Amino acid sequence: MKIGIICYPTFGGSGVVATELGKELALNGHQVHFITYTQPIRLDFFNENLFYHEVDISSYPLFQYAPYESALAGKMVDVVKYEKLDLLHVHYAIPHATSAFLAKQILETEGIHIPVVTTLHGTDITVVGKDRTYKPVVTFSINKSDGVTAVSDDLRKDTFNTFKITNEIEVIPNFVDMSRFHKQEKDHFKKIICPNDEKLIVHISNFRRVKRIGDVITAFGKIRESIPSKLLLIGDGPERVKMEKLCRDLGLCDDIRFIGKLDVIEEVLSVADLFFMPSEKESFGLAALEAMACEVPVISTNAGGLPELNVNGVTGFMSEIGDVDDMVKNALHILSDENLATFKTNALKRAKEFDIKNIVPKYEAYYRKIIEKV
Ligand code: GMT
Repeated sequence: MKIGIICYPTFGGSGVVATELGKELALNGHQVHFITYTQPIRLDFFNENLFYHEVDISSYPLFQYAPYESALAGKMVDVVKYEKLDLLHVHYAIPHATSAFLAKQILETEGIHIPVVTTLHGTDITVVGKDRTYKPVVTFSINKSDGVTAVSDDLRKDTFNTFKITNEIEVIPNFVDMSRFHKQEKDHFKKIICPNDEKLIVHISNFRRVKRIGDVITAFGKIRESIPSKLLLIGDGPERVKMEKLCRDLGLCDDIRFIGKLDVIEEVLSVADLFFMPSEKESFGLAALEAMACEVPVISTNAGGLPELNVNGVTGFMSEIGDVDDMVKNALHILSDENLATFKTNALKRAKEFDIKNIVPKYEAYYRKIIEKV
């Protein structure tokens, strides 16, 4: 198949999933055309089946805000026509599904039929989509897609509960590339971060409020009272400065490091003992899956789709949102010498169920179904 993939190309789960999907499809022999405003961050290898088309957003003095949706639709029209694509797969409803609908309509006037598949990732439904300005646009764009997928059953249900949806929604979960995300020998790295053999706790996110990083820091302060440990906070975003202040206020700076955005997260995860994801909303929790693939158990909330990934008492534990004391109790249980190895083994076993090799064929089958239908 010849597939166009549209996504947010910078850091963020939806862009990561879209890029990894495109890479795997290319390895499986499909021709994949990324249509984005900059090179996707994980589009880091060369394959004869991979193409990248940049959306140029021309500026004009009249535009206070450049019309990205129109530029994207125009680029989609161009690529579909000249590369003879079979299908457009847009990731994140806003504005990608909307631009795809416009592109589809324009192409129809030239007798070209292009099926559009929209994948809902989370905040496009649970945060942005619920904003009353965007809600009618999100509803319309989902209903006008030829196929719709959601990354968890919870997100699917939330979409039906929030919008007047007339379309079917298929659940295809996030996945992990086990050839990249697996435990590697990085003992020298562990020695640098944890010179006295402390336990290593890791959190990775885009540092937005919904991630509740304050809970990670507060819980860490209490865990550290019982077990010598260090905390690595990876990523960057609007909450970072506030979180640095919280570390200072709690006197934890000696044991917490903010290391900003990092590409080789699998190297850090290889030496981690516990991953924290205390999110208020989380449609799937890709970062937790990547941690599990590196044999790292997870302390999470039971928000959104997290119960579909983290098996309570087996691969880690789940707590109510904001229940820091419960998280601390569970973390101490996992980190104890008698339990840690079992939780690590279980985390890896569970992650294997989401191996990219098992999940990408679901997308391929779904594309075929939609192409035949349209
Ligand atoms: O986690 C984020 O805030 C980034 C966001 C995105 O859209 O880039 O991630 C969402 O999509 C990921 C991939 O499908 C999911 O694994 C994340 O759980 C989801 N984030 C939220 O629902 C908050």
